[in-house]
Amino acid sequence: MTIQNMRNIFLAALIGTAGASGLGQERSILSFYPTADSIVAYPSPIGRYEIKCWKKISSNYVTFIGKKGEKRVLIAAVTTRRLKNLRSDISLTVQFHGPRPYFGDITTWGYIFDRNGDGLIDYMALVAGAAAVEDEKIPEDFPGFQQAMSKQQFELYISHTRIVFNHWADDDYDGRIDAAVQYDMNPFRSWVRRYLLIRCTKFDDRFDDVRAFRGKISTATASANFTPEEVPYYPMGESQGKFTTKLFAENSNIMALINRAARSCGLGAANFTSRLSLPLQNDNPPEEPRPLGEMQHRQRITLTRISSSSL
Ligand SMILES: [Ca+2]
Ligand SMILES: [Ca+2]
Repeated sequence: MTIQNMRNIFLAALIGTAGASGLGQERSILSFYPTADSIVAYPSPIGRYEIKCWKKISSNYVTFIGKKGEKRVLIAAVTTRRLKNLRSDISLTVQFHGPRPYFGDITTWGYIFDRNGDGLIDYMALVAGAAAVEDEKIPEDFPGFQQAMSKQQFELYISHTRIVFNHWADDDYDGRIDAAVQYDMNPFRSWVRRYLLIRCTKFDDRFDDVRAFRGKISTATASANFTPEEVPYYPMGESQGKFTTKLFAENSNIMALINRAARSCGLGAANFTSRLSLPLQNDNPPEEPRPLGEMQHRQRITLTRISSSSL
């Protein structure tokens, strides 16, 4: 064996190890969420995008959108009419019509990913609505529903308002959604209070890993109530609702529709964003739920005192 051969084998072994550990880290929604979240939070202006392909499947139009000059498709929209003018149909960032947040006429669209590079979409960040999102700086006594805001409070509200996405993942790549990140509204005011990570880690349609977080998913703690069948949460503009696996099934249908349209558009692995085509984000959380920390425990008690139904 020559020195050159030995060097090549050594290099191949090194690359193999790095590849394997990379795949291990990037397996679930937990590790991909930070990447998808940063893509949806900092979009390029809509003028840089164009329609790459569209297909009509029964009564729905599926439209694929990507940046001009690139073969990659990043966004898919599912609509009952054909999209013609991206600028007026879709707004990637929130706008204001008076005090009301607005993001275009089309509300069923989102970012699509093929994490494992097999040519099938397995992760979607779909638009859920537009709302202000709380962070640690929002005081607990911020005005609630029907209460007037001061000019300063209104500015805070505007600066925290964005398009809110729910993330849907097919973590065992069988074509069915089994994990999500779902927003959860504050029951006292029209703000997103936190996000819920909801998973069926055994892929059996039973929730067994539910955690709540603000900001980074790596800070998610087991501070949300749930049963294997349902996770209570607050939807936008409604009283308390239930997250059930029906939502997984509905979004699996959207994913199947997108994959069917992609196939008939001739789109494949080379056209989608996979984990290998993206730089790794350093926000990998533990795969197992963390025990409830002292801080969260105290916070939970305080919140429970405010409203026993809010957690
Ligand atoms: Ca895939
Ligand atoms: Ca699945």
